[in-house]
Amino acid sequence: MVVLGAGPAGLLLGNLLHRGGIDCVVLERADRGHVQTRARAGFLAANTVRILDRHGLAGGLHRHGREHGACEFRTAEGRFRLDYGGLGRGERHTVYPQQDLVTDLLTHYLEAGGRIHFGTEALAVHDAGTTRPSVAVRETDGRPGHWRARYVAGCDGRHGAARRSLPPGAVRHHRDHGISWLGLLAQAPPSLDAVGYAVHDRGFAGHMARTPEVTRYYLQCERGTAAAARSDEDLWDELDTRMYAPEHGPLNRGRFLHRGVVDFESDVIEPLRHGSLLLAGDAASLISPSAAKGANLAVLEAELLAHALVADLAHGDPRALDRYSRQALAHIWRAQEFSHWMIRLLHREPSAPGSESFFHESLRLSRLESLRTSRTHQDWFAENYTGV
Ligand code: RFL
Repeated sequence: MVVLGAGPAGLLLGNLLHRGGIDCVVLERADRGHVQTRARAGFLAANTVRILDRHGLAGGLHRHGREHGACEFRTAEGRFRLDYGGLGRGERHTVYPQQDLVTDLLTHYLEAGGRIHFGTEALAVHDAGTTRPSVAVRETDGRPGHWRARYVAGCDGRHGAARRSLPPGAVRHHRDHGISWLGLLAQAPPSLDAVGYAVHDRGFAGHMARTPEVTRYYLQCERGTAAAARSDEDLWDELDTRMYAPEHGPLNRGRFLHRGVVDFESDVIEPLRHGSLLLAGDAASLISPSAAKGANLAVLEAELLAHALVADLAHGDPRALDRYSRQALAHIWRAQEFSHWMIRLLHREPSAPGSESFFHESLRLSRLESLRTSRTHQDWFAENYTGV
């Protein structure tokens, strides 16, 4: 079994396959240091914690993660807070940086004797329609190589080799939302004890705690904005304005450790199985970060896929593998729907002309007002916000 990519999807899959007695190797393009320091997600759903608990992989997040169950919406009219941990199914997030989760998964995998090759880039998957697919790779020293296995799991993200190797029958449902965020990682303590979502005439701004010393901020920006274009001070002023600091208090400032622009695109590959090639995580579906679903879906799919592969390879039962694509896609579309709803809640309709723009904006403010006042709407929000 060959697994492409050592992100949350590939490493959870590697752990579970190895435990299931399946001979497997993980091939990762980057070096170990890069994999363990790439800051991305931070909000883990309750189901993600349950999955990691089930397999004894949640020690780090229980020791260092923090439970989180509130968000605050700010608009020109004022602010309101939703204690979503007490709404819906009563589930909360655990805030735990993705790079720490990846480090934990990697440590468990290596300690159990799992095999991984860093600095090995998959170039293409061949013969996926047969029972002996192969992966062409570029080794650390630049030399070509190849691996052959019964199955190849494509967990190598949106730009990986698995996606490039899909047969013509694969469909990619794609949507460009026309929205971009400048993601900022600040060396500064959180400024509020809730996720902050600010809806402002100048565009969206967001606040999400990561650790007691590090906070993530987002600023909606024009497509094509260069991440380095503005000074730290200028960005803090912009964040203060959009988060209504004069009314609700200033933000805790600090140096920006990382900046990156995310263009809001979503896509779903159907189906997720192409003979001996199976997709999971961002390779299967890309989801814009507005609802913090990507890493959670990656974990959920990796567990489903691991069970199915172990059933097939260790017990000769192919039924779960036959169901994998349908089952995973049901979760993916649910997350996409909610994520899309969040996008429309948090942003102006980007290309709507004059009168239509007023129409969309009025719908958006009404949606926010309903969320502020309707317990039913709040329960629905909480269930979807924390669920995958
Ligand atoms: P990853 O994490 O991208 O890992 C893929 C791995 O594959 C390697 N790779 C290759 N290896 C070999 N050969 C090749 N040809 C290869 N091409 C790539 C890469 O080096 C990498 O190590 O995918 P995976 O495992 O599917 O996990 C997906 C998540 O990383 C992603 O969905 C989340 O980070 C999305 N996301 C969030 N998700 C959440 O659930 N909660 C959040 O709070 C959250 N916040 C975010 C996010 C994503 C963000 N960005 C950067 C898009 C915040 C941001 C800013």
